Amino acid sequence: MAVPNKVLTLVMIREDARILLGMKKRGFGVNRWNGFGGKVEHGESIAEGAKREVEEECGLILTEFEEVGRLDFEFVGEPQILEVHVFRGDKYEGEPRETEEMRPQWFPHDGIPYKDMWPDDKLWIPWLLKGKKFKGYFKFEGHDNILDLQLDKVESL
Ligand code: 6U4
Repeated sequence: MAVPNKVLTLVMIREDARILLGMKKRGFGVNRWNGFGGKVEHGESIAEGAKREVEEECGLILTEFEEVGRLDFEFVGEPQILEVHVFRGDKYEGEPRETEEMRPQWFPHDGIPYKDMWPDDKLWIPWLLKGKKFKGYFKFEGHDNILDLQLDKVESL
């Protein structure tokens, strides 16, 4: 029987010169610099889920954000596909603050810590920074090894 996808959000907050990432302190992707996001809850839209997770994880309230990517992740041996909806956050209110889940930090566009991030990030974050949209599929073995991938820029999602 087909297993439904797990629908997740991932928000990269971008300014002209810098991007906000969070060091994940627990759970999936622990000890990696991540965007903000998580599971979409029943009764909320994907965009509402994205906005809620940003506030929960770093205290910022998004006022302008756009869905710019759709990435599907398969992990060998696990039946469920992670369906990740990637957003670019363009405007927000507040100041980032550390939470139980994340330690936020700004990075310059040319100083993104890719070696301490999910290995797919270096392939699509440069496109996100340039305002492009993209779709992709990654097959992972464990959390470090990409066995197969497809990744394309698209005009619309
Ligand atoms: P909770 O319920 O908070 O314990 P947790 O296991 O911490 O869940 P969650 O909800 O934070 O996971 O969601 C995982 C986050 O990781 C989402 O924002 C999507 C993101 N993510 C998953 N695979 C990724 C990958 N390969 N590359 C990437 N982000 C990924 O950049």
